[in-house]
Amino acid sequence: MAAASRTLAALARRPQALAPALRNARGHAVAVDPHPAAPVRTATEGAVRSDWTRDEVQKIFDAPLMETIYRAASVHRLNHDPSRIQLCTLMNIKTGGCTEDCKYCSQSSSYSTPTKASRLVDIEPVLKAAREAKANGSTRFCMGAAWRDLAGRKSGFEKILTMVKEVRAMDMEVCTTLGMLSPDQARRLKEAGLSAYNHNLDTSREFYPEVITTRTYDERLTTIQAVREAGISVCSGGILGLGEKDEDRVGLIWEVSQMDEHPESFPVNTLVPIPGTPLEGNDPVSHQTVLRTIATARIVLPKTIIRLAAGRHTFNEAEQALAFMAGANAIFTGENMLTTPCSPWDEDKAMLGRWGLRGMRSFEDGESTDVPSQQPGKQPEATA
Ligand code: SAM
Ligand code: DTB
Ligand code: SF4
Repeated sequence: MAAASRTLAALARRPQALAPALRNARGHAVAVDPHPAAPVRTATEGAVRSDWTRDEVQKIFDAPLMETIYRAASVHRLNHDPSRIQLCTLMNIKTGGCTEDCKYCSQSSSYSTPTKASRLVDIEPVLKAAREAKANGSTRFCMGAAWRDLAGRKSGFEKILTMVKEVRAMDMEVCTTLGMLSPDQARRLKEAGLSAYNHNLDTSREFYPEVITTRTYDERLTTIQAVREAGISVCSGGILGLGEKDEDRVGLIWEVSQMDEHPESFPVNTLVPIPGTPLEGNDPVSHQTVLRTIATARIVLPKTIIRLAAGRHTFNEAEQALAFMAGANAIFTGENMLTTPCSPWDEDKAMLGRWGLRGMRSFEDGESTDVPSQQPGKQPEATA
């Protein structure tokens, strides 16, 4: 028996020894996929279901990554035009001083971070920013305020209602994220023309208390319910890199899958470590984990817009393209996120052009809007 065959025969008698000995064609040791389960397809592939079991979602998450991405890309094509990406621009309208203790956040007053608190901005700068976003191809404008809720903010809320009305009049989708809402506040935002409200569950129910102690998971769900009942689209997703396990990533996706109506939008944020916060030293989450999360969300939430959110500026172009292949179909683009960097419009336009991707029109998943300065057939070379 040749030496190589003898080695293989010996390994076959000791299968546990096989994995560490795996080598690629150049003789380098290769990582073994810790998610070896076979993919499981369902007869209702691509249809919206609210009866997913957590085990089913876990099996999708645990399947070999390329299989999950292929499956997600197929589901994506059953429900969306895969060449369209929604472009959304964010503006922080009230920075810092927040009484919540979210361990990842630069705006929590519980931690000493580089972010300085400021008052609610005036209406005109917001409208200027929205016009600029629209001119750059964004079809959704999202305003964020670092508040637990709107209690005692009567005049601030009136100002925000005007902002919503005016941005909506620009024919853009308008989104806000202002903390907890009562049913009446949600109704007034709807009357002003609000399209969507962002209120993330962030992680699984079990892991949530490790990250935030000043409010409960059920309080999050109550606001989401108020938003839905007011007829506003729900934007609710999560954040990776908090120290959570795969089970928590699955738990988050499973939780939103149980809703009678799935969220219209599911942001996937990756932790941007903020000096001074308890999570400042966390290890970055792997790109494969980001892809697994996006692909699983795409399969389980087939009609939802999956938004590649915070931390995107740390991904190179090929990593972002794989995320689009796995089913992500929205990005935040522009000068800033809330307190962290964003990929600028020009870079994003060039990147999307190189991959044959185009922006969506407002309110129309599947209709395109030509991204300004994009030249089909004559794209700049990738730099990343
Ligand atoms: N204050 C509002 C609230 O909590 O609903 C909205 C703003 S908050 C900044 C929106 C989301 O941004 C959070 O739920 C979290 O998922 C994400 N986020 C906040 N800080 C982040 C960070 N440092 N890195 C990545 N994502 C972050
Ligand atoms: C969401 O899930 N991500 C956006 C948006 N919704 C409001 C906010 C990300 C913020 C990232 C941290 C920062 O810039 O402070
Ligand atoms: Fe406040 Fe939102 Fe930051 Fe939490 S994530 S501290 S609620 S601004």
